[in-house]
Amino acid sequence: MKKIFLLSLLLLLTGCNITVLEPKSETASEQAFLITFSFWIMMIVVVTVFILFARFVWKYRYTDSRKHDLPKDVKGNIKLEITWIIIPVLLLIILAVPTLAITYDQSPEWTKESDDTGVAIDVTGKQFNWMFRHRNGKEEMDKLVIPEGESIILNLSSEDVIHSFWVPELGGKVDVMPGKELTYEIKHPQRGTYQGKCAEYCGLGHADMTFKVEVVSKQAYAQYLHQ
Ligand SMILES: [Cu+2]
Repeated sequence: MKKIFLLSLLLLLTGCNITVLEPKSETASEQAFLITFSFWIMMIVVVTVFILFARFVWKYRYTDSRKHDLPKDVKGNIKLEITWIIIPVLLLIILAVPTLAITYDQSPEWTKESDDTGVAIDVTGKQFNWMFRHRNGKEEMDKLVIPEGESIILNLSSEDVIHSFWVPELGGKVDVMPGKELTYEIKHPQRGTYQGKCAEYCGLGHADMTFKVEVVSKQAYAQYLHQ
C-alpha cells in the first residue's frame, strides 16, 4: 500500500513542470531568486528546530535512573526569550528587504506612461485567447514574438473577465482586468520558445487559454513585424 502511494506521488511529481525555477529572463530570475532565498532561510530554521528537537527528546528521555527526578521549577528566562524574539525578527528583516525591493520594482503599473523604454506590445486577454498587438499594428493570436535582450513592455487588458498573464520562464503572473490597463515589464528575455498560460480560472475554456512565446534575435523581430 505504501509503495503504491509513493509510486503515485512520484508519478504526480514527474508531471510537475516547475519552470519558474529555470528562469530565462531577468524578471523571472529575480522571482526565482526570491523563491530559493526564502527556501534556504526556511531550511536553516527547519534544520535547527529538528536538531534541537531530536537532541532534547534524547537528552530528557525517560530512564530508570531518572524515574523520580522532578524538573527544577523555573520562572522565565530573559536570555532565551530575547534570543527567540531577536532571531525571527532578524530573519524577517533579511527576507523583507529583497522581497519588497523586487516586488515593488516588478509591480505592474496602472498607467501607460511608464518611464521604461523598451519594446511595447498590447496584450488583450479574452475568453479564451490572447491577442498580441505590436507597435506597427501587427497582430497575432496566441503567439507572442519578442526580441531577446530587450525590455519588453506589455500593456495588459481584458475584453471580458479577469485573466492572468503568465509565462513561467519569463515572468508573471499579472492580473489582466477588464476596463483597466496594466503595464508589466519583462526584462531581457533569452532566446527560445516558451509556453504561456492564463493563470486565473476564467471559464470553461480556461485550460485551453495557452499561448506560445518566441524570443528571437533583434533582426528576426524586425523582420517578423513586416511579415
Ligand atoms: Cu483566462
